[in-house]
Amino acid sequence: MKKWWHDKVVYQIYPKSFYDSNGDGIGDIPGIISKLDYLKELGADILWLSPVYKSPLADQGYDIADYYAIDPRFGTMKDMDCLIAEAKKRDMYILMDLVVNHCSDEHEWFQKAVQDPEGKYGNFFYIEDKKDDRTPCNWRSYFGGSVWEELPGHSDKQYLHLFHKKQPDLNWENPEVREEVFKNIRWWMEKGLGGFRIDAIINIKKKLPFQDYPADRSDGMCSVERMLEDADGIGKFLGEMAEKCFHPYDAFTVGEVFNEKEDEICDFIGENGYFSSMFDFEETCYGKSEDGWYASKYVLTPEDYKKCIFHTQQKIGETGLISNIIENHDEPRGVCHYILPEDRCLDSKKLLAGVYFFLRGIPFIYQGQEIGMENMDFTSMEQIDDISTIDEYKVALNAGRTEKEALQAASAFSRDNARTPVQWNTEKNAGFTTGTPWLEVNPDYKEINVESQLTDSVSLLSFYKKMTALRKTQEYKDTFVYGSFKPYKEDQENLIAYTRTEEKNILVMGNLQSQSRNVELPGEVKNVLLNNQEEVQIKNGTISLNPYQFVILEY
Ligand code: TEU
Ligand code: CA
Repeated sequence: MKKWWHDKVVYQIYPKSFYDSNGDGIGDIPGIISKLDYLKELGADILWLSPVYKSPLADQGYDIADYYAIDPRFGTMKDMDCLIAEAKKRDMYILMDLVVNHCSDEHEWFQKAVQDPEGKYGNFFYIEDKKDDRTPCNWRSYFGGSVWEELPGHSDKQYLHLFHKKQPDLNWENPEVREEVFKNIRWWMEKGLGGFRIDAIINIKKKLPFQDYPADRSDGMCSVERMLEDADGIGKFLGEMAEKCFHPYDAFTVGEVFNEKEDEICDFIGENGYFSSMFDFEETCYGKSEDGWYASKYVLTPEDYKKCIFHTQQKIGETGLISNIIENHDEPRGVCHYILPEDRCLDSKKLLAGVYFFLRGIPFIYQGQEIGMENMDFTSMEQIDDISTIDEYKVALNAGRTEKEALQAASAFSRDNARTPVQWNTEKNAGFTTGTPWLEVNPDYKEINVESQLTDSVSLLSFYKKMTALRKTQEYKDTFVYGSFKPYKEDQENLIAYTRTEEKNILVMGNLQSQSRNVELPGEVKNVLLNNQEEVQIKNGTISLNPYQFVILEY
């Protein structure tokens, strides 16, 4: 059945770094409102906002202190209502971030649990007695150290946090917790949201009772991911949430789901799935070592990248629509992660954009991606704010790496690569703020910024506009949305090519190398739908592709 969100393009906003309207150095909701026309022109239909709820911002808002309030640093509830209304006027939808695996330790529920661990709110969390000074299990939190932390004021008790200690996990086994969460979702949906992006959701089901797993590092602990493999039964929670909160509103929901098993795909994103869609993280995870960032692969080769995206496409098939990304607020910049340094140029940036954008699924654009923003090249840990990067730096040092090597790893993968302010123009602070930005602006803003690309017809930004426009053309729309995916000439190294077939036959291909090449075509070419260079050279059923050339052909 066709759904309203099938043919949409989503744009992710990380509000803190998007645009600052009042000079305090922090991006805000009025700043987003002032850029709506820019986003509309880009071709974005749905805007996903990373969290703007009241929060101590220990994990930049992924630690919520009040689900019914906007943090004053981001604006007011009136600003939020205004954003929803202004978006609507432009036929755009707003998605909020639903962060309900955990809340902030400053949330009233946790405060009450601390006051009275035996009372109603104690059961909103996982609070355990300390027995012989031991933790109930040896799981390592995502941000380092044990998942157990002493409950403030209770030296005999500890609480569970799979992420930071300022993010206590909510006890989803407790029906009262679920009702509170569902009430909040409905409250937001009533405001006219398009839906939600759903944070860290696979973590809500724990393997109980708590138990140790074999250690996977010398710290004697084991990753949470290992435990999740054994935690069956999440479907009950997710099904209940979909039925009570999402289906009645026809919401668009996209789950942050990792490591789903192949036989679960239909439950997650099939016709009546828990979510409308979920992200493809195969390429973001590829080459990441269990030992940490320092042991991981910094840049994927074209073949690595191709293998990942093709595998996901074939795994999902026609079961539903996966959400395709090259970056987000947790990842380094896509153009640095998936293009080798020697290949990185305007044409290869367009090529990468084109390759992921026309895969079967929903394309997501992360702020700054449309102008090709790059990693920061951090030269000191002082430039880094992110808790996860600070932990990974320590992990590298503990594993015996030098400070220089640890910094190199932190810099390559830091989530702050994606969180440096959006580069709007060549003015001070790249036009992001008139004050002092909360995180340093990337010094490359004189070369990479929105203003200069807006007036340049061959800029990356102009190319993104062509891509969104092409996906929306009446004639080709259904083929791009519903057409089946098939790899083309998969064994040709550094060629990333695939067909999309529905009413039309479309061939998408990019030559991700510094040499030209000839490729045999699957049929006679009727139309060139997109090209990142000046000419397309076709002769006798063969196309000659220049270095980094990308084309979309109808045949
Ligand atoms: O991320 C969940 C997650 O498991 C990882 O992507 C994690 O951020 C990464 O391993 C750390 O380097 C989500 C959010 O996207 C992230 O920003 C939050 O920090 C996290 O949940 C906690 O809410
Ligand atoms: Ca501000």
